[in-house]
Amino acid sequence: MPDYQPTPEDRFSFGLWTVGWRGVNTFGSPVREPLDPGEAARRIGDLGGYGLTFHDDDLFPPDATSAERESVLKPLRAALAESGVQVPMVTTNLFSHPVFRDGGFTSNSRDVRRYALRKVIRNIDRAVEFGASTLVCWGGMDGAESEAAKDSRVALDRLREAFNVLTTYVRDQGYDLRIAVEPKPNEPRGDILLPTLGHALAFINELEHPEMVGLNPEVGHEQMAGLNFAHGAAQALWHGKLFHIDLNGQRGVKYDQDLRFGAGDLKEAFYLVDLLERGGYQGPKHFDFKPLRTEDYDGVWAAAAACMRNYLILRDRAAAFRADPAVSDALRASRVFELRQPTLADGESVEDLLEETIDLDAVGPRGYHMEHLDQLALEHLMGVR
Ligand SMILES: [Mn+2]
Repeated sequence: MPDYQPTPEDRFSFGLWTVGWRGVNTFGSPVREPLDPGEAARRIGDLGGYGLTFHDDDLFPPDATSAERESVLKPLRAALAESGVQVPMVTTNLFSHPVFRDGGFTSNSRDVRRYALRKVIRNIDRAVEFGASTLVCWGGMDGAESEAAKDSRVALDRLREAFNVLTTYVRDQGYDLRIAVEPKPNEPRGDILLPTLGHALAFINELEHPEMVGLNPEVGHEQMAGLNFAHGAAQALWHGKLFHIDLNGQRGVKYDQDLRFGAGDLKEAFYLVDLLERGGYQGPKHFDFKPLRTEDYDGVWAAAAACMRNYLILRDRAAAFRADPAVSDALRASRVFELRQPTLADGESVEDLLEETIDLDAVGPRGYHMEHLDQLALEHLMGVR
């Protein structure tokens, strides 16, 4: 039996706001003391993790003086150096402060939009200083509860303007940094702009430098919209836009649960890991989860370790599924490999296609044996094969 012990080569990373989540929710006050960022880096390193990520405001308040900022950054740099933990991604908080109540890049207030851009640009400098290669943009407040209160088409103009300003800045500075948009359908706003991965992909095509902007899709966010995350991640990969990924768990269409990875739709998690391992995803496996409010810090670190362990178990189960000769037979029986064949042969014309006939009475009754194939996957997932 493998020990499923993560190593930095597995490239698992955690947001400081995840393990450091104090358990505040709509109805409840904090249940845990603040987590020191350096302590977070050391604990992640001890567990075999690779990276720590953060929002600017996870480290210090937006109005901190440079001396106050340095008093946090200095010990953090030391803890990172000591633990070997990297900062592969940085993100900007454009949602907590009251000024962002109507959004950041798309607030109806122009002064707020200009402040939001300044805040992100300063955070880009910080991201580069920490060696991050990805800047995530989650515009959770960029939305509305009333169609009258926000002109969505104009809001998209402002959102495009913001991304164009940011990519121009990154290019002008000569930074090696990519921007990843994180879609979410709702919460905290009633409806958020770029609600799903598909909306975000289409939006990116309208930017000045679309090659610099990709996605940071989150398992739970797509599932909140009732969508299949493995399908969405596959399309993001197909477009070359899976720059980063937020792994967590969600059970159905409801509030954003942010369960530890594996604790949501386990079957979709299995197929997702199978996809990421076979599909050429190169980025960090980033956990964006919220350890249950019932937990003390022992429970928090147990949940963090479980996120990585569940990924490694699923990776092992998916590899066993792919290596099983019965699965190869079942894939063939389901004609899965036939889909790789282009529908028209090389050099074949539409005329050739039109001349061909099909025996509908013969092909119509064809069975695809996909129940058997999927059952094999379930049995590998359940550990009985
Ligand atoms: Mn979430």
